Amino acid sequence: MAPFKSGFISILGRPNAGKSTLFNRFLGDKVAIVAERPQTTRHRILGIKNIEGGQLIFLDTPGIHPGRSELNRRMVRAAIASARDADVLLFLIDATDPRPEKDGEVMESVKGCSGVPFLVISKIDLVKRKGLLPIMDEYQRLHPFKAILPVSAVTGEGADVLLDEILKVLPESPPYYPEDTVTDQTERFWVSEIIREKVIRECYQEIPFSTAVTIDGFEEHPEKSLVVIRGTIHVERDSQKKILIGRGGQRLKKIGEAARKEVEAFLRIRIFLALWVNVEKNWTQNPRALDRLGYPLTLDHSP
Ligand SMILES: Nc1nc2c(ncn2[C@@H]2O[C@H](COP(=O)(O)OP(=O)(O)OP(=O)(O)O)[C@@H](O)[C@H]2O)c(=O)[nH]1
Ligand SMILES: [Mg+2]
Repeated sequence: MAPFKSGFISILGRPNAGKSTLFNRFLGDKVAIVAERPQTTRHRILGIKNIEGGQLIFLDTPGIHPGRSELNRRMVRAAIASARDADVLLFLIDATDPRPEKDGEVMESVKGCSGVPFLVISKIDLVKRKGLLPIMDEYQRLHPFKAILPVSAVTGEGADVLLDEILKVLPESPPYYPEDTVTDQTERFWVSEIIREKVIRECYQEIPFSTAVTIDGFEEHPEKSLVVIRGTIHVERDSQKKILIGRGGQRLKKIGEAARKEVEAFLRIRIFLALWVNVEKNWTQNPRALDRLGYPLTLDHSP
């Protein structure tokens, strides 16, 4: 029998490359939030896939980008930290938007990490097959990749081949986590992320990077098959609060309903979700506010 293999696989790349979508595809569940916008993921999120003969521990990470705010810097630091002890580094690039120079900076930022590097060309369902060859050619020169593999996280094309390639290079090791563990995120944190995802999807145009969500109450009432969740959406300015609430509270209601439905479907329990909006001036710049709102210096653990 082949020896058991287990190890950590860090998924790295620029914002919006498709990291979280691929991560979810591997795990077969929506563990990480996804949006059509850059800088959606802010923490390092761990997800575990058990297969015959191995345990693959994936790390979804924030996109690596030149950070302007303290929040940006903490996000990038978390991504880089996730690569430090990883056995495999998956560098994701977007087939619809190849930028060798910027992607090269991502690779440069984790130089010295010893994980086996793969180049993963994502979103191949959106491009013509023959368009991939010049991309492969160009990137080959950037870094000594073990292999270059095209995938679509949406259709699943290429995902199994990629898994096989990863398993081949993982070290022999007993599993790190019990077989029934899927993620290291708490339910509370996951719910806060789902709410944040709905805010991004609803208000990105007006409030691109300025919202945080905290969960202030999470009360389970098993006798009523009900969980009562109280959350606060934090924004940086009064004007953003107005936008988020919307005329007659319509927008906040829509966000709350979308989040509630998704959490109910996932946890298979009735949810009562109450949301408030709080103005926390310039929280993305302020280290103390960041600590308080769920973005401590080391975001390399999802809380
Ligand atoms: N068509 C298609 N769209 C994809 C694919 N992978 C991701 N997307 C879309 O690309 C957008 C960004 O996906 P994410 O998974 O959030 O990207 P990310 O790299 O995690 O982004 P950040 O967390 O912001 O760094 C979303 O709208 C996804 O639906 C794919 O394989 N095919
Ligand atoms: Mg992401």
